[in-house]
Amino acid sequence: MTAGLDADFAPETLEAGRKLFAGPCDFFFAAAKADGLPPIGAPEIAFAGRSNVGKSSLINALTGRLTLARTSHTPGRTQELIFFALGDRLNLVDMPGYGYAAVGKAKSASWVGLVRDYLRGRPSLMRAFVLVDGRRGLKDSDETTMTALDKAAVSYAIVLTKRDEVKAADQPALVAATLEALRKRPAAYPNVFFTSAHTGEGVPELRAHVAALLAERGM
Ligand SMILES: Nc1nc2c(ncn2[C@@H]2O[C@H](COP(=O)(O)OP(=O)(O)OP(=O)(O)O)[C@@H](O)[C@H]2O)c(=O)[nH]1
Ligand SMILES: [Mg+2]
Repeated sequence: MTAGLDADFAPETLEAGRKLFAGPCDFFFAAAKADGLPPIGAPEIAFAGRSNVGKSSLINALTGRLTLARTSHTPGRTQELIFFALGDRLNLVDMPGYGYAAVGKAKSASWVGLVRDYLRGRPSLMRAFVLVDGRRGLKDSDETTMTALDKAAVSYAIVLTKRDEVKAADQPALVAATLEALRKRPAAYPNVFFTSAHTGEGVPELRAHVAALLAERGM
């Protein structure tokens, strides 16, 4: 097992995670502007990260629904904040990606504004997940996002994605380098997750982590 990966969950917690994400999950809101969000309701988890890292794919893997969130080979697929409700227990928020020049500067800037405003100002946001392509590691734009989250005191965790594309022998160094970058960040969760939306690796652990967060809040 790779040190620093959050892999050590009790069977009950893994089961709670499985159950949490096995229930019905439905799209309920799309927001193009930070002043047009749905009313505060269930706790939320949000998925941020560069374009094409696999945010929408991870939501599909977590919920076991292959076509819930729209995915694409072309960066810039998700263009609004997309809200999904997991029963009445949890909302999942899919976000537009950042960091791809091809999207166009004006559009990209407005998405960054939308994501930033949401992340900074949403009282029901329980945890942000910052997704990082496991083939590439942390980029400057991820550091910018983490700095904004640290400043706003929004707790976040890093999820390395596309684990199926990263050789097993290269994984420990990637995890270690990512942990090192998190060490001095006050709002960062001190372990990382490493998932594949294609093989499902790391997905039960991430579900368990979210179930544990809800349980901590008595929800
Ligand atoms: N090999 C591999 N490819 C993946 C994985 N997750 C996503 N992808 C691929 O990466 C591409 C982008 O996936 P999306 O889920 O649309 O990425 P996104 O982060 O939502 O992208 P934007 O909405 O454009 O910001 C697609 O071609 C996916 O099939 C994974 O775990 N492994
Ligand atoms: Mg997307």
